[in-house]
Amino acid sequence: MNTLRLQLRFLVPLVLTLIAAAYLAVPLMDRLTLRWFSRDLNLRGSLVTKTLSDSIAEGLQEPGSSRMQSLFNRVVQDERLVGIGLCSLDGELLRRSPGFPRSLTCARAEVIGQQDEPQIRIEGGPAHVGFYPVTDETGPIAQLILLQDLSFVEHRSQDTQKYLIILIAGLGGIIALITVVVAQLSWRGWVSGARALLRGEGLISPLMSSAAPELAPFAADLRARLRDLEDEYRRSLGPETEWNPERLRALLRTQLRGDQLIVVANREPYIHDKVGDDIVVKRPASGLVTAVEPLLRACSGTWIAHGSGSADAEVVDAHDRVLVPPGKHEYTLRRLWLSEEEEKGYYYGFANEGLWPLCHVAHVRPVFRESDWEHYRAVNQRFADAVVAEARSEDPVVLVQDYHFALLPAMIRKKLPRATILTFWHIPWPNPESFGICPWRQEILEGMLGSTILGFHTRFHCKNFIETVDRYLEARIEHEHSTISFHDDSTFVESYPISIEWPSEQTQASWLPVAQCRQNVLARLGLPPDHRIAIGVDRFDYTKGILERIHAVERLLEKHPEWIGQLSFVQIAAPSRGSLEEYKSFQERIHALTERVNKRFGFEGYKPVHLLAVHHDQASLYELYRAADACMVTSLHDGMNLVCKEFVAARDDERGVLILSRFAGAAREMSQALIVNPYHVEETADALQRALTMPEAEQRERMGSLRMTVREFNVYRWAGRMLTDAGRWRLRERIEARVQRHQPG
Ligand code: GDG
Repeated sequence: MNTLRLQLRFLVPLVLTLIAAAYLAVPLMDRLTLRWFSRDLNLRGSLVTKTLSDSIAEGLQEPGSSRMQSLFNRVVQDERLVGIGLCSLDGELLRRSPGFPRSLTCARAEVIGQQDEPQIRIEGGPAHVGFYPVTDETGPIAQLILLQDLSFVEHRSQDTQKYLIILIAGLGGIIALITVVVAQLSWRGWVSGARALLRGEGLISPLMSSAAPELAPFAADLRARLRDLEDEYRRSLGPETEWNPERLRALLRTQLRGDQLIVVANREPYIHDKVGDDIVVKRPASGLVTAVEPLLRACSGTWIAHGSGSADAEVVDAHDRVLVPPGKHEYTLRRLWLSEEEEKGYYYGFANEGLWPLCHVAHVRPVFRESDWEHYRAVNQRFADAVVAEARSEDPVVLVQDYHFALLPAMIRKKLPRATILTFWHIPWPNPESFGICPWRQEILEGMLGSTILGFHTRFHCKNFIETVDRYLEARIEHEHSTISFHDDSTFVESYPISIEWPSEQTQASWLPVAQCRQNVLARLGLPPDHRIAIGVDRFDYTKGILERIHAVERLLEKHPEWIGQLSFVQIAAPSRGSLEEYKSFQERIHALTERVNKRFGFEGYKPVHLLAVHHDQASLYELYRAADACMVTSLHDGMNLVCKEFVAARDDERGVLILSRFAGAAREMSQALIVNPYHVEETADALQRALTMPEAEQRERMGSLRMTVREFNVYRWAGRMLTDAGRWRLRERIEARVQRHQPG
């Protein structure tokens, strides 16, 4: 239909143009034929005059005779000759035949006879006017006017016009037919061509056909090249369908139909603390908070957490709720109060002295106490009750965060069987042997299998978990679909690498220029303007490889003494779990090591290591990231690690080098960093040397590529992928429920 319309649009003007051309051409042709015929008629007229000359000469001799008149009468019987007039040499009309117009004088006939188109209109139609001298042996004796019929020219012109129009109509028809056929053929060609392209065949497919097998390698090459080009093009455009808050919101509106979102995490995103008479709001140093907070801001919902701030209770309403972020009120924070005992047993005890070292395998012995376990179970139950209390429907989407809540999924499932429970384990999962030392391994696994979806950062952690279940539970495992069926429920185990929120343009615009950040940081540390800095930013935790990092700095200064006085290593170590013995002694060791290295290589006005063991606000962290020549992330074991991603996001100047532990989940995505084994001090020191001497172009290339990765694989993608899987799961459940309702019996 479309093609027909297209063709008509083309044909109608074409035909109209042809007809107009015909109408313009016909008068032109008439004039042309008239000229040709005038020449013939003139010749004929001269001939007739010559033939009549003698008779006319004789007639003139006898003026009273009627011979001349009868001669004229006879001559005009010729069907072409319609009138004859005889003029004297001085222009008097002497004789005229019947049909010769009275109005035509000799003088006028002479004038007309000399024109290009010598014609007049008489009674029977147009007539050609010829003016010829009549001569005898003495010379001209009179003038003869011959009027010859021209109506045949008109008849012929009409005929010509008719035939021309028929011809043009025929031509138009033929052109139209050809156009239609060609258009149809080429349209079909386009359509099938486009279909072939969509199928991925396109222009290359003929080369791949069996008709030309010898061209197959060439076609494969061509295809690979095209893929490269497409890839390059995509890269140049940036991430194709970038995950952002809007896309996440759209996903919640469509696939999750605006269902309620509840996050459960031990750590709250905003802590209200009392400082003197004032209440100040603090953001905790936590990778989990960094990742999950943007998700809730994008989707509203409720975050249930332990209210740990000294002024937390003062700002909540009667239901222990407060709207956050302060001043923006984008979602609800529901606080739960824990007694000192509960916190000690559940949080410090079982979670951080038991599960944390158990899962990190960082050569710190896990401690499992019966009383801690009891508290852990009780607190998990309290959080489960809070989820039920906050749920506005029987099937909310609940996001359970981390190792503090291994028992929570099954507890929620018991009260809200139709809830979709997404559990994300932010830390690594060890191999079955290591996990096997936990006395409550079975209860923990059963608790986690209450989840609909269970997420880890990497495939490797998923594999470890599935193997652990296989070892310690009677569960059915479908490796192909990565699902575990236990009792009547099944759990989908998948990897969802976590990330950060890519800084918005507004945020980036608020950053000071890199040179300014450098100047500020150096000035604050009392260092000269050309001083080089490497940095580390962590919670003060033994898994982060802070000790190994300082050893590497020490080794660098031994191997390359030219750096002494030129380079300082700045370590931010945000206070964390400081009440635990293991942490206390670890932090003391770091302080002691720092002191020793500073004593060994430092001098008046120069410290090789700056240990800043205090909480920093986010703005000063980003200032430090932007000021650094190198960032060291040397975790001994880390689920993901977000510091390396923040460092990359902060470097819009595409400078600075990232040194990254191969034992951090992030190393799987960020291969353009300098990857190190942090246990190998020599290797880490060499990487630091390489980072500090890396040419600008290489820094730019590595940083550019890292930035592209982090920007695309952002935290919205992490949440989006999980929620998409949840949406699919819910749809399947609903369909199954409907089918069951309609089954007989
Ligand atoms: C777990 C997993 C996983 C640090 N000092 C300060 C501060 N920070 C912020 C950083 C960063 C976060 O804390 C630390 O991120 P990590 O990824 O290293 O996290 P963990 O706390 O160990 O978290 C980890 C993470 O969960 C997410 O799944 O990546 O593998 O162990 O954002 O910037 N923030 C503030 N002041 C500080 O002094 N405000």
